[in-house]
Amino acid sequence: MRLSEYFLPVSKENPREAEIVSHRLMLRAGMISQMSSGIFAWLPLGLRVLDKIANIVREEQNRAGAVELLMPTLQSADLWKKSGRYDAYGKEMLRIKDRHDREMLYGPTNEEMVTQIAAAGLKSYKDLPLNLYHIQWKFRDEVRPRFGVMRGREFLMKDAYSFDLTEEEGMKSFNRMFVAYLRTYKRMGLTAIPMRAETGPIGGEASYEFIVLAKTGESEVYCHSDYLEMETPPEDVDYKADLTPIIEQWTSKYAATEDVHDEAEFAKVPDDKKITARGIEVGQVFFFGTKYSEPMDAYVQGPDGEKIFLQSGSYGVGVSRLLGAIIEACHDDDGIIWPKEVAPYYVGLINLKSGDEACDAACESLYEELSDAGIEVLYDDTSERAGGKFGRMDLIGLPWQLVVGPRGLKDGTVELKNRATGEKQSLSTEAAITKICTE
Ligand code: 5CA
Repeated sequence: MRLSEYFLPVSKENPREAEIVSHRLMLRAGMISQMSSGIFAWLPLGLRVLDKIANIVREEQNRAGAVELLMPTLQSADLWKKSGRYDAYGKEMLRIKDRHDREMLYGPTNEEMVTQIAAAGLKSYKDLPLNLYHIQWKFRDEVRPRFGVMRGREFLMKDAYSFDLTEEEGMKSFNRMFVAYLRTYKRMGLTAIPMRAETGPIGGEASYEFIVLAKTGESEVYCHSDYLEMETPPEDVDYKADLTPIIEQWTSKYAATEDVHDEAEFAKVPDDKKITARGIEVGQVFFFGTKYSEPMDAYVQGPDGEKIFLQSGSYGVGVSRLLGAIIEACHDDDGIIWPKEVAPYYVGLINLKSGDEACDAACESLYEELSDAGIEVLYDDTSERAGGKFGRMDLIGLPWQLVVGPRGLKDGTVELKNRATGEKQSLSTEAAITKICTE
């Protein structure tokens, strides 16, 4: 992408409404724009990162055997009256009436809807297990939307729902999602620790929140420091195998959010291993058995033709919140430092003297070669001053900056800067391309 043809409204000013660094940097880097309280427009650069995050989530869901569908954002109140949650959900639910005065709502979550869909399509116990997920906008009329996309009112969530015949099979589905989550966050450069948590309005017996430690996190958390060094399950993890050893490894040490914190249990953790910190909840998994299937009459026929209510769990990832969480973990004074896997572009190509024949020609050919090699390049071909170009590239945080100027070109070199380490190297154009393509 050529910057001259793009839309990247960066700003040097620190927006006054932004209390935390990720919100500030997302606004300054032209990734989002607030449309009303807790509701954002995703500008082109922000949308690219959002899509990359959603795709990692999608790949790991698919790998774990979940199947993607897409449910609507608007739901009928009747569905929620069946489960008994329509009144219970309270003011967080945005309620709307259509022209026929029918009660509708903007979905804050989809347990009821997906249970109805599954029940309508599932006939026999032989059709199980099934796990359906979608990546869709949700609306929760939060009392205090804040921290930008971190606690929005409209936000993007991946929510998966498992359906099984028995509780034992249900726990296997739960374990598959648990393992997929460990892998998902790791791929984004994050260490997310599964912590025991309250079930809240979703309900059920078992629940873990996946928490990224960060000073600006909304909740207080307590955990064993061994979690920071634990090995993430590998890409070829066998989801058909027994996953309990992995789950045990990841749940046996103390880790809890403030709501369920047990001071006496925590006291047993050796002092030098105790972590008391703040955390960002980037996902939550629940197992709730037949909580929704019974009131919604969602069942399959068992081996003897009997009616068996579906055993279910639900599994959420805060896709849009993850942008904030990643930036909280990956930035410096100059701006964002994107982990490679979610960077909006991989290389920022800076032409220090746009309009200069040699610089333009060198940039054009680098742009073409890198693009042909499948590398995503944002080419700053504008006529702004060098200082402005450097500042903007640092702010938006692409992993590599490739700087082309008249002086270097005379010696046949360009400068390659690693955004994370700050390391700069003068290289021939060929060597720079090789380095970008191989690291
Ligand atoms: N149906 C279940 C799981 S599918 C559910 O709704 N779970 S949840 O309430 O825990 O939400 C899932 C994830 O969405 C949370 O872990 C969090 O990362 C994200 N999330 C929740 N509320 C917000 C919000 N207001 N703004 C941004 N992200 C949010």
